[in-house]
Amino acid sequence: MTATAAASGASATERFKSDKLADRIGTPKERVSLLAREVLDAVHGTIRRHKVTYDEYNALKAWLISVGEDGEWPLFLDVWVEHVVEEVATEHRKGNKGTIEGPYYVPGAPEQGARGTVPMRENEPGTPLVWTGRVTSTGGPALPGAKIELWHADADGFYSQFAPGIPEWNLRATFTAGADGEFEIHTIRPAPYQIPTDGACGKLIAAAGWHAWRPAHLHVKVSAPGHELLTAQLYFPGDAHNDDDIASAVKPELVLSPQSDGHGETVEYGFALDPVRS
Ligand code: MBD
Ligand code: FE
Repeated sequence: MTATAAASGASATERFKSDKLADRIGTPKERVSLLAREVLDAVHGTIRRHKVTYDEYNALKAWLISVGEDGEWPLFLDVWVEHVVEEVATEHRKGNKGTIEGPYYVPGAPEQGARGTVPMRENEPGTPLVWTGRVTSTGGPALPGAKIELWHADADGFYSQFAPGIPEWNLRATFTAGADGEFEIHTIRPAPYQIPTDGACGKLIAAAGWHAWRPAHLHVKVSAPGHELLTAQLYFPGDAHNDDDIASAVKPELVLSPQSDGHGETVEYGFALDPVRS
C-alpha cells in the first residue's frame, strides 16, 4: 500500500471529528456575524481588486469541493491558518513558546515513565536521538508528574495511524516527568516532511508554484495540573525549510542544539509552563 492524500486526509478528518467536535462552543450571534462578515468582505475585496473571472470562481468552487472529498480540511486549515490562531491564543504567555498542533496528534499514546524509548519498529531507520530535559513552572519550581506527549514522523516522513503499514503507536509515546521534573527520551531523528502532493492541497501548491515542505520536527504536548497546556514542535538547526516552512510554524526558540556523539545525537531541551490565569 502506498500513502495517499485521500487516505491520510480521511484519517485526519475522522480523528478531528472524534477528538475535537465534542460540544458546541456557544459563540454569540453578534460575534458569528462579525467574523463571517469580515471574512466575506475580504473575499469580496480580493475579487474586486483582481477582477476575478467566472472561470476562476468556478475553479475555486471545484477546488473547495475537492478539499472536502479528499478529507483535507484539517490539513488545509492547520497548514495555512492555525499558526495565527496559536499566536493569538498564546501571546500572554511568559513560559515556553509553543506552535501549531497540526493534523496528526492522537491522544493516549503508550506510557513510558520518566526515561524510556518511544515505540518503534525493529531497525527503525534514522539517527538515534537522546533528549533530556526538565519541566518547570515559569516561577522556577519543578513539575514532577508533568506529562510529555511526543509524536513525530519516521525517517521517510510518515506518521503512524495516517500512513498505511506502520504499527499503531510507532513513534508516539507519553512520558511522565520524575521527582525533579526530569525526563529522558530515546527516539530517532525525524525526516523533513512533505505534505501530501496528490490531493487538493497539493493541487493548490502546484498551481501557485509553492513548495510542500515542512522542516523535520518533533511534536509535543506538555501538561501539568494548574498549568496551561503547551503544544509545541522542536526543529533541527540547518534544516533547509526552517526559514520557509509551508505551515509557518517555526520559531527560533524551538530550534534544538543537538550534539553528535558518534553513533547518534544528544540534545537538552526543557519546558517552562505558565500557571493558569486566575
Ligand atoms: C504535519 O506533520 C504537520 O506538523 C503540519 C502542521 C501539517 C502537515 C503535516
Ligand atoms: Fe508534523
